[in-house]
Amino acid sequence: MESTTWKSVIGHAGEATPSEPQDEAGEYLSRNPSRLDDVVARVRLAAPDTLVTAAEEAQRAQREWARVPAPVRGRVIAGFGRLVEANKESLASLVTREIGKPRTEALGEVQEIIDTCDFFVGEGRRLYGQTVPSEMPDKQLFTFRTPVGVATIITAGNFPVAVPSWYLVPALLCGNAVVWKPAEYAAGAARAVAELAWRAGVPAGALNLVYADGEATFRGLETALDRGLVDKVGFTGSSAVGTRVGELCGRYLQSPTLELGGKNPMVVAPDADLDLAVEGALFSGWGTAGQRCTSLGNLIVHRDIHDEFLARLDEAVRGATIGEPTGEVLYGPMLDQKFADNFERILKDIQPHHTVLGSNAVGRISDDAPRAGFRGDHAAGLYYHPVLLDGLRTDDAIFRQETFGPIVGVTTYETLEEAIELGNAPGYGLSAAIYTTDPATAFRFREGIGAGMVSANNSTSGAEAHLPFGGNGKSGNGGRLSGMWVIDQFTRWQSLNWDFSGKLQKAQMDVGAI
Ligand code: UN1
Repeated sequence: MESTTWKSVIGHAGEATPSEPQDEAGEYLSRNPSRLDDVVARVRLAAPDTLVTAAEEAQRAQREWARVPAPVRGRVIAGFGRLVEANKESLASLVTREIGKPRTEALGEVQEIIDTCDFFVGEGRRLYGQTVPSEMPDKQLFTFRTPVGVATIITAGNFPVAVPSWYLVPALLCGNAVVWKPAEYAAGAARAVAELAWRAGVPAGALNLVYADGEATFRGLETALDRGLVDKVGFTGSSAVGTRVGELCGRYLQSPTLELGGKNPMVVAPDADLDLAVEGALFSGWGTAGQRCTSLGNLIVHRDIHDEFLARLDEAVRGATIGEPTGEVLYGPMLDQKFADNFERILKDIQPHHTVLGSNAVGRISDDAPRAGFRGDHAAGLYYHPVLLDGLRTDDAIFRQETFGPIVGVTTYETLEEAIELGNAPGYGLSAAIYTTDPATAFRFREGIGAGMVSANNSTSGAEAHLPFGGNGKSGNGGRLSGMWVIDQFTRWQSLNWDFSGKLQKAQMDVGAI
């Protein structure tokens, strides 16, 4: 199997499109969001045709890759995991530098790839089918899992290495070929992951990396779907873009795997351990600057403990360390300028009936609006004050929309039914948490809440790499990543009906004769 270097990555890049920031050479510059003058990667953005060419190449390569026995493909995945492990420190440093993720979280993210590989090495020796009894004698029925074919995977940059691996690893293990379109603001991290996969023995044609902006991606994908070059689309990103992906795939009778946004609720019951709940809210609300799809959105606090809980949370948010992600901080900068711009738009939705807690200022941390205890040079990067917003109403935009920034809204409830209704109201259904010391309350919450992932006495973020990951409603179309459940996204069932009777036996007709 051929190993591939940085040159083959550029080999798939086409012309830059005018809709993305470029320098004079027509390149996209991926910048360090904590030091904007530090350019981490320069890439040329592809024209739509490049995606089509990559899909053609993937289609050719897939036929051979699918013929490699699954346990052998598993060994390639094992090698990939080992290479990631050997490069864990440098890959984590690249993630920190390119998207501003604090060091410990970046290391955790890289670990998630290793865990994913560990899980799927074993799956290479399973990928079980079934033997099924026939309704006729001298006949045997079987089922096989067959690869889907070519998967186009479009990923966000907030988890630039772990979340892509949730798709790439099972897709490749199941015998598919992949065209991977990562977020351009995480181009360097994507390239590093792809290079490790190629070095591990994934054939160049089975994993194609293409950088492209959103519009070029849609145009290229449409042509590739129309020509029958793409059999599966996987997308992690916003609900708005996911809806467009779903509509496009639907036209070609395809069901994509969509992992979309969240407005993840956390309920704090009157019997909760409040210190634990404060810790969980701080981590999932403001950690990663609120830029996880599983980040806490709405805090739903029982009326009786509202004042006490908010006083403690306000103190914790005010005391949190923010700054350079290379240090020990709760969070660093926003991922990229467009996320900073989006967060500024969200902040405009703060209403006079809201009470702003958590900071003495709202918006960008600056000389005019400094943050006590900030670590590093706030002027060099995209740093924002944390916001804790009390007095949220159900018709507020901030209650209903994903904010993807360091802001959490608070509302109150009286009965558990009311808390569940508030949790479901925004129409997302990714992750939800409840803090309570009563198991019955936790179980009732799990039953009523529409989220794909529920935590009791733990935060909304931090799913483990082998549990089904995914959401309902505006958070996705029901597909699940991770663990054995993702196999259903990248294989299709094929049956074999084997008659060894030597005569034509007709199903549904001869049973009475037996
Ligand atoms: C995402 O933000 O797209 O559960 C994924 C978590 C992480 C994954 C988040 N393991 O928070």
